[in-house]
Amino acid sequence: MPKQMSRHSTVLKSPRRQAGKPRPHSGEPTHGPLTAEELQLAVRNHSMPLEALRKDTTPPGLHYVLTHFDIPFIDTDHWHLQIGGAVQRSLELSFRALLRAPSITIPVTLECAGNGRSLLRPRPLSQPWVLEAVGTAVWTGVPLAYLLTQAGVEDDAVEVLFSGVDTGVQGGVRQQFARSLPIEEALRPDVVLAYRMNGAELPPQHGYPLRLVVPGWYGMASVKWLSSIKVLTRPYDGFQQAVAYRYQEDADDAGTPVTWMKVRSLMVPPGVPDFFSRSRILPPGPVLLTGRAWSGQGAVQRVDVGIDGKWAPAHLEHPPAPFAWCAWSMPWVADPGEHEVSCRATDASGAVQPLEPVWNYQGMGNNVVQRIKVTVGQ
Ligand SMILES: Nc1nc2c(c(=O)[nH]1)N[C@H]1C(S)=C(S)[C@@H](COP(=O)(O)O)O[C@H]1N2
Ligand SMILES: [Mo]
Repeated sequence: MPKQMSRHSTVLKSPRRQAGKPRPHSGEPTHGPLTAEELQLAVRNHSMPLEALRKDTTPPGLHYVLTHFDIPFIDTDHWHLQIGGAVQRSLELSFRALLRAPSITIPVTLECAGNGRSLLRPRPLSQPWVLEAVGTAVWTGVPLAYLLTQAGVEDDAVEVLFSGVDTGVQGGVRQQFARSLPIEEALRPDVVLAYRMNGAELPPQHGYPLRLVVPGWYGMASVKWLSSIKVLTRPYDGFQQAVAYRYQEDADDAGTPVTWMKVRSLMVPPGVPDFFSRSRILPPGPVLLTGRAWSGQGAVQRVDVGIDGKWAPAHLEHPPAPFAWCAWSMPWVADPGEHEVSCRATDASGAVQPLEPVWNYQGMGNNVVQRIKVTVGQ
């Protein structure tokens, strides 16, 4: 069982806290009802309706969205991408110059690291995702490695820093959204500076005119509204790297960085929903349960489907690309009554989704199995 935060677990005793260490978000995790601040975040940042799991590629309006500050509206006539830092030649590229560079097109499943957060007890206060902060888009753009090679990365480079134009305050710290990647990740051939999503112009909420897409990593790595890329000779210690996006026991734990997506599967809820509870209603008889599964830590090897706690392996299809989700299906003959249907994926690293949530202070990487209540009747 994870360490529980008592209501009195004020961290003021901690020397690090007294030193004014910035916090990832405001307030201690709570057992209370959803707050007005969480609702405000939830209506700005939407998840993917689970029925969209039917599609290989998520239409842009259904793909989840997570934006920390405000969506900037960028005029490409006045926008440039700067590439500098520990490189032999700094570059400044216009949008038109980027369109002339070599391009790749790649399907990638993105998932927010906070997906599953609202299911944790106590509940970390931040964007209160349930289970569907995910989507798979086909991204087109310039391979990052191509531009880094053009710039000429110096031998002592350790990381590459990506900054968006969006700014705001988080944890009391005024900042531009910025994240770094280790140099070996930045030089992977499939990391892309994307200017198209599903064959169309990038929508404003997904990073127009240019965003990074890092296949396999949780979404925070894929910086939107990119304006600068800087090769670093020391690890980046900005807010979104050193304070936010860490697996922490408590506020004073330095924690470990959030990186690759954990294995997860989701199911298209069968039947029809009850409007208010979203529980499912299904006629008796055969039904094909379907869904998708993905992992950033090794290909999905199996998906098991649980009917009232009894597990059996589902049929698994090949993913369209290494870091795009794969489809699974399982026939079920539903008998009248109340049921719970579930799915659970295992990846090539041997990792399997936990049956109960694993708690951490920021509510990161909760890949607990999905459970759906179904009423089977006429
Ligand atoms: N510039 C910028 N990039 C960003 C963010 C942001 O707030 N600003 N949010 C990050 C997070 S936490 C996630 S999960 C993904 C979400 O990408 P999407 O909104 O296109 O689904 O973008 C990442 N890139
Ligand atoms: Mo995220």
